[in-house]
Amino acid sequence: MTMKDIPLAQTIKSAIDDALKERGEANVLVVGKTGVGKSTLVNTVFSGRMADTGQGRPVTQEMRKISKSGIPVSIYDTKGLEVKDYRPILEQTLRAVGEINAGADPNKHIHVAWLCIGEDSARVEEAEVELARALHERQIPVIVVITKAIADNGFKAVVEGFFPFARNVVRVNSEPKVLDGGLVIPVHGVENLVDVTMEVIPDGQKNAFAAAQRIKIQHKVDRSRAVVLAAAGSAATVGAVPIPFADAIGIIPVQIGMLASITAIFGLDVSTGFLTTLVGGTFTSISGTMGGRALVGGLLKLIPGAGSLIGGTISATVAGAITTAFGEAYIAVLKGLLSAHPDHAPSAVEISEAFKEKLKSVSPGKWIGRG
Ligand SMILES: Nc1nc2c(ncn2[C@@H]2O[C@H](COP(=O)(O)OP(=O)(O)OP(=O)(O)O)[C@@H](O)[C@H]2O)c(=O)[nH]1
Ligand SMILES: [Mg+2]
Repeated sequence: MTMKDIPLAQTIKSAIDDALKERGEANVLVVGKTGVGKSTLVNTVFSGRMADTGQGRPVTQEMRKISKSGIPVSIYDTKGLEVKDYRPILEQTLRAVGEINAGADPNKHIHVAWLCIGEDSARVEEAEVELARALHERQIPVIVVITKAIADNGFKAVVEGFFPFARNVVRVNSEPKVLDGGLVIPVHGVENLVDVTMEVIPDGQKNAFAAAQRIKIQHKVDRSRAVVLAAAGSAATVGAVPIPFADAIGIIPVQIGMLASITAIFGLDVSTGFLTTLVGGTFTSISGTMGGRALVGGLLKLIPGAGSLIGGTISATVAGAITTAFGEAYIAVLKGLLSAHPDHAPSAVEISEAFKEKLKSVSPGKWIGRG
């Protein structure tokens, strides 16, 4: 592995493929009477105002699938249960759900159902209870969402009585409501809904859901920390047999893979262009292939004090520690940019500038000299 060039384009491409595969997909069934606030809820919770995306793909007469490129959550938007003769629609809906979840690819399954009931109407329909119970029996976790939550008046307790099998009942207000007299009821409850959903969806879908939701950055941070931990482990195996640091080019694909995965979990564009710009802008200027030594040197020079390691020997501890420092700094940068501007996706150039700046403040004392 000494002195070889890293085929950077190929490393980046496989990092992206792996990151997207690991992130997976999640699918949320959103059911409720027309006008109850399904589209408003979806637009509030997920990036990209998904519910505005045209008509979606029809699945049944009353169900459509809404997807948006780059967003790893799809919505099955279903209505029609309010009609008096709801039975055919109920059966059609359940048949479609059954077929979807019989498929071989778990990423295509429906992973959770949000059953929306309006607090303003304060009515629970027989069809809603029947559908929710049937979904629960098919192992799909059901969360009952009380929408337009302005004044409870005991309704939540009533709903809990109707849906004892629901994983949770959550009151939400998805858009600010101005009451007579000017008092404003702000958006509330959506954070709770996101937390509860993160708990009940399968593990394989949590990164996708964390990526697509725009309500709670902390979920993206938490899921990314797990990626850093795994990458630090891989980097440690690179350093398991002491070799000159400059020859330890195996740690470079680990870093690039980690950046790609974290980018994906933050719900940002993980295209080749993005990652090439990020890696190029961060490590140094790059064209095509790059000398392994130059890349490793570039990486070490980013972290104050680490440059002195170039002439030394890598150890597992140091390889792991560098990776952790690098990953944590990247998470902090994305968290900072997203917190400052929740609905502005930062460009690769913005990110790499902020990343380089952040790395200057990484404390070398934390990890140098412990190898
Ligand atoms: N105050 C308040 N208004 C809401 C809320 N959710 C929806 N609305 C309003 O209710 C109306 C209907 O909302 P939609 O999100 O279009 O309802 P929907 O369930 O998607 O309706 P269909 O697509 O027809 O089935 C809109 O005028 C929204 O602005 C909410 O949580 N609070
Ligand atoms: Mg709608």
